[in-house]
Amino acid sequence: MSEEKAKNLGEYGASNIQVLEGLEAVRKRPAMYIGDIGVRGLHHLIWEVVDNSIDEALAGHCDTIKVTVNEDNSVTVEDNGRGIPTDMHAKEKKSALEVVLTVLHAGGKFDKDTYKVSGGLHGVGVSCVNALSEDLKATVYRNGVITEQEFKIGVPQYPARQIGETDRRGTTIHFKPDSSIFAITEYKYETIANRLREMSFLNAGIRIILTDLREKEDDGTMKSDEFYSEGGLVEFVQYLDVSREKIIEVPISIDTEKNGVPVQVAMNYNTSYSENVVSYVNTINTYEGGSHVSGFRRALTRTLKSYADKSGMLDKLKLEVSGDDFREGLTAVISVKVQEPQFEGQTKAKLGNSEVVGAVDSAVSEALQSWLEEHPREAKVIVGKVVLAAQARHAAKKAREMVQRKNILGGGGLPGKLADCANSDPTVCELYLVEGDSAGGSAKQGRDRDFQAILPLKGKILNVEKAHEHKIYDNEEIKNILTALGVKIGTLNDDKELDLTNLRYHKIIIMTDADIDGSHIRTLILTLFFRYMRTLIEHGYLYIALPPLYLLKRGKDERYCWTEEERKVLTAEMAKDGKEDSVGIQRYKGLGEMNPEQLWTTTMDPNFRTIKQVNIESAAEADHLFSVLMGDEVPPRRAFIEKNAKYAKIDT
Ligand code: 0RA
Repeated sequence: MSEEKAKNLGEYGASNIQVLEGLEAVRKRPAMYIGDIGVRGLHHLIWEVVDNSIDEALAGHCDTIKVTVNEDNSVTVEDNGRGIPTDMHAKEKKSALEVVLTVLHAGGKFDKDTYKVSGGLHGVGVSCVNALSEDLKATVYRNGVITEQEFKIGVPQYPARQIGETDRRGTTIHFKPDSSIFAITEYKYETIANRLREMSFLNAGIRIILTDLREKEDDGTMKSDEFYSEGGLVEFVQYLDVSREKIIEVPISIDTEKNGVPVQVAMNYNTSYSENVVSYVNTINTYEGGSHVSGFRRALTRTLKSYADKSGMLDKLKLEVSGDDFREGLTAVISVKVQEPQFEGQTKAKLGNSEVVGAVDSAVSEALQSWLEEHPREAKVIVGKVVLAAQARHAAKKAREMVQRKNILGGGGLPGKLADCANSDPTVCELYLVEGDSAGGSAKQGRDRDFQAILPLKGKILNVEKAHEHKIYDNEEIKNILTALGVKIGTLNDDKELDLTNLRYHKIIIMTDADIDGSHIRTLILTLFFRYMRTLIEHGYLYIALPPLYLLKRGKDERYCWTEEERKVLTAEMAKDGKEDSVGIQRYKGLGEMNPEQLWTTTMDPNFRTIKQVNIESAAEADHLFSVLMGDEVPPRRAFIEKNAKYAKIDT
């Protein structure tokens, strides 16, 4: 341990060198414990602390968890559980509380009865959070007394001490992430809200309240949301499908255990054409699927097929029914608990444990079979939908073959609207998908034609949410995107990974206007990629261009701003003499207002531009947003727009 660190210890901490060396390991290699030291790792600290309270709730001792983001970006997590034990450990000569907070993986060892599974990066214990916090304070309300202890970078500042009496029970953990470890220390409300909402669906009956003390609502109250789900996964499916038109009133619900694997599934069918299966292992989202999803699909196909065969509804159908047909318009949430999960895949978001396939398969086939027998009317509606899907898939295949034949006959050339780049090395090439012909024209003039290609898109591209696959092959804009990319048509919406052998660009950059229409078009394009070319997002090839919002001018001094904050700061800076009204402001509503040079400098020059990489989480969120904004059902859309009206306004 370095001298400098030793100074930090204080007298109390110095007597625990061994423990501190454990926490030192966490500080040396934080990414090994929490994934990374970026925004994800920062938020991971909250998930870790909340997980402890959730465990206490799942053990039946707590029903409310409050999460508060404080003004200084510290976080307080409060629960009404039994409280972390505070009694003295005879051997270790310190309190159980201190052991839990300073010994790696000590969290569960006092309570062997509760069923706990540690998932992937989760479950590393609150001691990791402690090690990575410049300040952490634990307050325990237990057996009538209040006990507290404070730490700095994991080092106790004094032994746990009693500070008063109380009627309440519970644990409060307040921590401030260490700014010398985390590159970014600002918490994102939406990220926290999305995760807590998900947690409330995955753990029915727990109330989770989120409050942000950094931000006030328009009416002066603090920004806050309460997440509570009585119905769990069934409500999760209803949430995902809020604006889709269901074909069955109540989702099918499965809650069972097979070979020691707890399996929960909720599913429903809607009139859309896409499949939306969301899966979790130990409450961690497995974006890339894996063995639990395979087991589910296998059971679904086999059970529905055998039911449909028996019903005779497939007799008239001259076509073969495929697995895809059973999943058209399906929305499902799968949640399993696995003792020792193996995570694989590009982003470690795919479950590898092969024993889980069989467990989920038999759980789902048994439950689904009895559901079908008990609901003959609904079963018939589902089989009818499958038959339609098989017919439409056939039509799609024909359309696809037509397009491919045309491509071959017509030389299979690139789209006429594409201004391609000279370089042919995909790893350095970029494709800009640009809203509108006029901005497309500026981009063509402004670009570096060696490695930047431009494809202008006319108006709104097809809404893939509401169109069946074969419609996609009729749509000029989508055809152009696919041909320009070099992605082989025919592997869309398939189990197989998209074939990237002929992919022509490793950066695909969506560039739209900074207004409502622009964000609409961006969402349409995001949805196309999310639904049909997810592999490209998983590889990190998809980006969003960020054009500036303002140009400030005073004499020859010209500056661009990307945020409102920046505008304020720069205006003041440019008006050193205090005459802010002498600074001219141009608000960019559309890309077309910039000339080619401006577009190059601000948005396309790799040395100056900012582009935002699209990740699967944000794409999934966009997909949900999208179904809310553009689905068939009006009421949720109105509610959504009203709730977010003020954000929409900023956008215009
Ligand atoms: C171990 C034993 C007991 C409670 C907890 C851990 C506990 C930990 C956390 C972390 C956040 N909130 C928590 N609440 C409880 C209690 C054992 C007993 O009382 O018998």
